[in-house]
Amino acid sequence: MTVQTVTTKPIAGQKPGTSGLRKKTPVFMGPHYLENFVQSIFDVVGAQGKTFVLGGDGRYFNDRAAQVILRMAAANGAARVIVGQGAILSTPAASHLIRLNKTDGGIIMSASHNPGGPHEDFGVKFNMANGGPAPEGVTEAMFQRTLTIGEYRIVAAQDVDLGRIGRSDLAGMIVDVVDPVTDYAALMETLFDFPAIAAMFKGGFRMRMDSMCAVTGPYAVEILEKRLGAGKGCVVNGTPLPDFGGMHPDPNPTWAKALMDEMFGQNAPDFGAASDGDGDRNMVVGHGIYVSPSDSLAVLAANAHLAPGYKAGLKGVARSMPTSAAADRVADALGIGKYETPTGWKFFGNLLDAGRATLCGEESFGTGSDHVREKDGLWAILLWLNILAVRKQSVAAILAEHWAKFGRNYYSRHDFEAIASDRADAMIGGLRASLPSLKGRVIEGMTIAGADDFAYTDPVDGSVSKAQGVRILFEDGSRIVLRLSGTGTEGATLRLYLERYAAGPGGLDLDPQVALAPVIRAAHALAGIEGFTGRTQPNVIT
Ligand code: VG1
Ligand code: CO
Repeated sequence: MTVQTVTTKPIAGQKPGTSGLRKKTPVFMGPHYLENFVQSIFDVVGAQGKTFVLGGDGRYFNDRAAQVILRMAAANGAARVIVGQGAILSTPAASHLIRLNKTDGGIIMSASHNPGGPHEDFGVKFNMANGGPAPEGVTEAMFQRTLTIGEYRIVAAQDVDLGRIGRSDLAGMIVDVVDPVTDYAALMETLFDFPAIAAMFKGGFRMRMDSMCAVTGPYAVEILEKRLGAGKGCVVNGTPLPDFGGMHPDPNPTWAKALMDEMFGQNAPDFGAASDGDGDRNMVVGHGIYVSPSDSLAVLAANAHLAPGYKAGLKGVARSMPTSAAADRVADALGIGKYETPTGWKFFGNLLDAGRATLCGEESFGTGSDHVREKDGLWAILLWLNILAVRKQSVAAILAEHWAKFGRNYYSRHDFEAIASDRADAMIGGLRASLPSLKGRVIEGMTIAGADDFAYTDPVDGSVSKAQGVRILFEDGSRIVLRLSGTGTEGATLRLYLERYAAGPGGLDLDPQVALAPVIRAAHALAGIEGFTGRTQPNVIT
């Protein structure tokens, strides 16, 4: 075998963010860029004699990057790599394969909900042997390695045929090409009552699934259309395309507008859902009603026991800090543990591994459980379907009952995209400096009860993560959170999270933007968003 050792130099800025390393595709395709980062991964986790999983969301450069990574894995002494056919694997399916095959981890090629294409985004992330995203200590070590790297190893070989399922040899390393869907679909059958859901479809229940030309298409067709009998055509945009058909594969009301229009239109189906680029996010919509992700987590937590995989009940529920407290109310009612973590799925891993949490969720359309170590879009959609099949009520009725019982946490996220990084940093810096003086101040008739910059101590391993987002809490339970995105590739994105609690009865069916109006005004006044960024309105409201 011909291992080449290539001399290279560090490339600035290879620092993984909230969810792996994400850059513009041309940057990733630049000389040594992908290779430097992949070698840094192998240098940190070790490759000799190990087995890895490899796959991606099918975006532009996915196929060629896979060939490079395979040649580098072989050159670094890996024993075996399990690859999804066509180099395709959704993020949750990759997490499952890592666990199922007891491998040493996996490399996932994805920039998730960021657009794909020759001029859009690409990304690489490493998941550990537990199936979950590498924790901060590991990604930081990878980043440090990129700063000192001097060479990488790659074998000179032809491309592996990733189109054909089966085993082949690459310079002494086993390459197993597997169907991306089979094992994942089998896992879903163990968790949910497929016969009950199939019977619901047989009884006339109608669903629309928008896969947004991203990775969930083949999974959704197999599971929803074929196994559950949702009917041909239930899944739209079901073929993964390198540029996602020019769409922005982010399942929210802005980017999944066609689905929203259909669900709010005449003759709407009973249930609508969408998923993102790599299949870990989900949006669910009922006939004429949008389910906010924070509410979705709370409803799933309250009803999970209706699905066979969760009939013994939940051990605990974890949510990211900016996610609304709706799930906390359910945890309190169930008498189970509740956890508040920083943004990013990697923070849930320890809680899931330690058996402290069963369900986890983020306000950014991510929900999942201990069945894998990633958020899982189709899993959430199937759990909703299972609940609908058992309760035999509409989505609207289930939400109304939920709010009547627990009260409603009105919630919204406002994103201000592509703002100048220095202005964004100045704004957050100013806000941080003002935090100690905010307590007791009255604004928009609400009294500030306290303000801080969220710090998290992992209850399992004691690791501390600081500066995870500014929180301003009001005496009436309202809350403002501000943080800068760690997944963008252009300028800075400010995320402003807004929450207000209504106990009911009455006042439970307002438009969230109306219910939150005073909180929104208070946020703009306290942070000086317009002064720093020149912006009065967000680009995306979810
Ligand atoms: C965003 C979301 C966060 C999510 C992350 C990765 O991060 O807010 O909740 O975990 O994307 O999701 P940020 O730093 O841009 O706010 V995905 O679907 O990329 O794996
Ligand atoms: Co994603």
